[in-house]
Amino acid sequence: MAAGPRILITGFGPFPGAPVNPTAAMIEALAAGPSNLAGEIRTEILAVEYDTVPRRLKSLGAEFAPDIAIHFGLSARAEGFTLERLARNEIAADRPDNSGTQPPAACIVESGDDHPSTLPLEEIAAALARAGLPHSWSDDAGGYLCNYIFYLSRSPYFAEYAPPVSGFVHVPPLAGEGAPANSMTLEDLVAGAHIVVTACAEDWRKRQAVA
Ligand code: PCA
Repeated sequence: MAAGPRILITGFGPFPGAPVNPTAAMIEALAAGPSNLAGEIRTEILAVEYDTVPRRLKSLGAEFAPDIAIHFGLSARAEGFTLERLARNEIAADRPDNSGTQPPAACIVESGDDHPSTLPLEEIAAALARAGLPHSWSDDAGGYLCNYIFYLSRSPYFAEYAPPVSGFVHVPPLAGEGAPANSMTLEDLVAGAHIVVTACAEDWRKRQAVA
């Protein structure tokens, strides 16, 4: 059997309007949990900053060279695990990042195309459904840091960080007092993230076996 893939899993810290980012606790729990995740796992919680994200991705590319990168972030409007299909070549944020920087609306890469996710989204959706966890689909990850990391991850222009398989998944806010109807418990978020990672690793192994 082929050796397990190297899998990078990222989440984000807080940002203006979101003092608690559930992806941080979700990824910490995933990293601390039973190590039955297939493959070599590296987890990273990134600052929500336009400057930091590309720098960290470059070092992670050099140090870890992931076969698969799964990027998670919070969306207040997410209905379950929101499977982002398309990384769009745009920054169109309505708010500054966590360091106060707000770039003007612009392309990320001059004349660059949009790029589809290369995560096995259908397999992920099916596995979440089997576990009774909600998911939805999106072609717009927003004009903020989540779309930014997704685009950097997929764009061939950012060669220092070029995971062959990567994509983005938004999750809803954490359940608790006063939380919106779409919120999810940390337990379900961790269970779902585990399923996403496992589906990606299984798909990778299948492809290796055929290659
Ligand atoms: N969500 C924001 C950025 C960080 C995060 O978790 C977004 O949707 O762009």
